[in-house]
Amino acid sequence: MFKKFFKGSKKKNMVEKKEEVNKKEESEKFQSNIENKKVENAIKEEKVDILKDESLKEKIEEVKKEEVKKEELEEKKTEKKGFFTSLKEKLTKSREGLFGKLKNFFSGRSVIDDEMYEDLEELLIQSDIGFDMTLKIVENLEKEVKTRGIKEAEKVYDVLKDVLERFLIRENNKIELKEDRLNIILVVGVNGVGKTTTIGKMISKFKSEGKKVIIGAADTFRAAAIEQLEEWAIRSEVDIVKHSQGADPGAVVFDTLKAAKSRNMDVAIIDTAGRLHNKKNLMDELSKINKIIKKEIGENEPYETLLVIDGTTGQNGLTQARVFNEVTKLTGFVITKLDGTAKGGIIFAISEELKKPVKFIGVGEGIEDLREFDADEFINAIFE
Ligand SMILES: Nc1nc2c(ncn2[C@@H]2O[C@H](COP(=O)(O)OP(=O)(O)OP(=O)(O)O)[C@@H](O)[C@H]2O)c(=O)[nH]1
Ligand SMILES: [Mg+2]
Repeated sequence: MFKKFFKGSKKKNMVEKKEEVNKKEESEKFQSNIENKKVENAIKEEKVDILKDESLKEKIEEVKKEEVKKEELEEKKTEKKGFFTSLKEKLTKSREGLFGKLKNFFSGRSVIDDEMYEDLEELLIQSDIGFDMTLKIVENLEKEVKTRGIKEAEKVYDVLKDVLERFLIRENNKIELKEDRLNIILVVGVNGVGKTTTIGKMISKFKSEGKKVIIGAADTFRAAAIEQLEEWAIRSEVDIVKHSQGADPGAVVFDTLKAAKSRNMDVAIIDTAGRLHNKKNLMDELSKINKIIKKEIGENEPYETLLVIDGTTGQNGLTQARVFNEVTKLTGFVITKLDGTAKGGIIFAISEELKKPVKFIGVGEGIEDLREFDADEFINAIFE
């Protein structure tokens, strides 16, 4: 009983003490808040007398740091938002072109019937989707509309979005650079599709990720091609291996890989001359380049061979992809100039037919206009 009483009074004391401490803390907090506010206002209004107050020095520094943090956070948020909006903006032509047409096509219809599907086929073929791909799309769409029991034509647009999305390859879209070895990227394609520009954008990206990058100017066909690549190298401050115009591209590749190894590089990217896929000797040269790489790194060692395709060329891009894929084992595609096309359907046709991933898309001429390909982001950017 005593114990209990004693315990009870001890408890009471403790409660009182705690309340006292709480009150003190609250008052201090209140005081500190007032001081903080004073300092914040003083910084905003640049009140020299308060800012010079020695006793508030620490507080002033603290508030300033907090403000910088807040600003940085805001900047990051807007940067992120800006990046995404800009993909949408960059693809405005496609969104308003083919995909805008599709939206109007469905919203202007009252019934879902055979005629609608036939007219849709015509529209897709006109838009460079290609005959085979068009048939596949429409067939899948019809099935899906039936399965979902859709009755209004307007709603078919969303089904089409889902159908198209399924044609995109979602595996290995990203170039995963291995930490413990040299990563080689060979860039090929027909004339003027954007190979060199894509390399320029790529090196800037890898460099900003802290990678050691070297490039090989294996397009020895024109002196201007070497200079063009060199400009990108200077811009991103990366090493370049070059020979003179007319030199053997195979020798450039060989020297690039040797230099990459001895300088302990993370990535070696090789630019090649634009070649028409129907020119046998140029295609043979490409086989030779592949042999040299394999000899250097080992027959079964992986490396990237990216085919750059101009997104504005339509069906011809698909033919290029087929032929290059026979000559050299492609690991993926880069589709460029998507900012300049109202069609933009080539991505679906290439993904579906070659079953290989699109690794990057080019959406402008600037150094920042290369985007890692993200199927969802792409679909959302072209569909309203
Ligand atoms: N709008 C736009 N232009 C691009 C894009 N990528 C490349 N270009 C432009 O396309 C033109 C050709 O680019 P290059 O990089 O020289 O093409 P290439 O494949 O190296 O050409 P060759 O070496 O001659 O075969 C240049 O004017 C580039 O600025 C892109 O994504 N969008
Ligand atoms: Mg070039």
